[in-house]
Amino acid sequence: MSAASESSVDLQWVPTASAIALEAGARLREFFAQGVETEYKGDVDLVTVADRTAEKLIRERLAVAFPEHGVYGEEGTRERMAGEFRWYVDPLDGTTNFAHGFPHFCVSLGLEQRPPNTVSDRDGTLVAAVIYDPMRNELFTAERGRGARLNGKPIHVSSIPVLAESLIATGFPSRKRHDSPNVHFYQEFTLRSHGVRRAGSAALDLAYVACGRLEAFWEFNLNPWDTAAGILLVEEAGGLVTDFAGHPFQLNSHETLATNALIHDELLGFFRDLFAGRNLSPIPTPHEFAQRRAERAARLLS
Ligand code: 2AM
Ligand code: CA
Repeated sequence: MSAASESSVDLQWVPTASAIALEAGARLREFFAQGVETEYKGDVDLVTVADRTAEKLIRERLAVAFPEHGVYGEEGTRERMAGEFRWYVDPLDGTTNFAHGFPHFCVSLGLEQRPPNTVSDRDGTLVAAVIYDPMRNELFTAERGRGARLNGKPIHVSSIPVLAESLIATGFPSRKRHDSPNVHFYQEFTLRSHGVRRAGSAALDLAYVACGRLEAFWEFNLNPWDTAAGILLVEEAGGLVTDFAGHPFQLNSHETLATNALIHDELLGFFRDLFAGRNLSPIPTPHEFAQRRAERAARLLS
């Protein structure tokens, strides 16, 4: 089934949001096809034009389809924030990939329902999710209580029960990387899992947990537009999302741990250990490695 033939006509928000994401994704694909040579030539770089154009398109389409709904976008849109419904919009998640011609990025639309008495810094309920990868024509969708789908077919998290057999993913911010401890977690999880990927789009990483391509994803300091849609996809696909201490995930909690549910406790245990400085796996420093290498070379010569 193609992405465009999303069959969930009985769903409330997904069909319209899917059409919007497909249109925005098609625009991103056109910008991407123009190539990276043009990227830094003008006053405004291609990436900025692409993500601003996509956000404007999404903002305009949402305003027509759901005139009461708020929109909270990565490129600065803040409209109707007092409304009961709010779309978190990432028009181009995976910006660094896009800028380098690396074909892995997406459009992410997540809908939150915030009943009138919701305290401003508390989450409402995520009720709809659409993530569209325009390079693979993959459309991930979910509505609360209705399951998650990929191109219209139901998806489920994987059934792998242990970290040692798991393929997991993480990401690093494009700025302020020196403030993040994540490279230590990256090291430990690389040693303890089947592999760690850092593909550069948090929204797609979450979608991949939802459809069982990855057993888990964690990242520090994501924003609500990166996570809103992916969180609902993972939950509706049978997975679990918390912060690194196992508390319920909040859009502003700055800690995202999403798993197939089966390896969640094991990962939480590792987070506890790593934050406490326990059980680090020893590996040689580059200097120690160089010394051993020099010793080996000297032995061969003697
Ligand atoms: P972006 O591509 O829309 O910028 C990388 O693993 C993920 O982190 C991407 O989803 C990316 O979104 C996001 N990201 C990049 N830079 C970031 C930053 N400085 N702070 C928070 N998230 C960031
Ligand atoms: Ca993003």
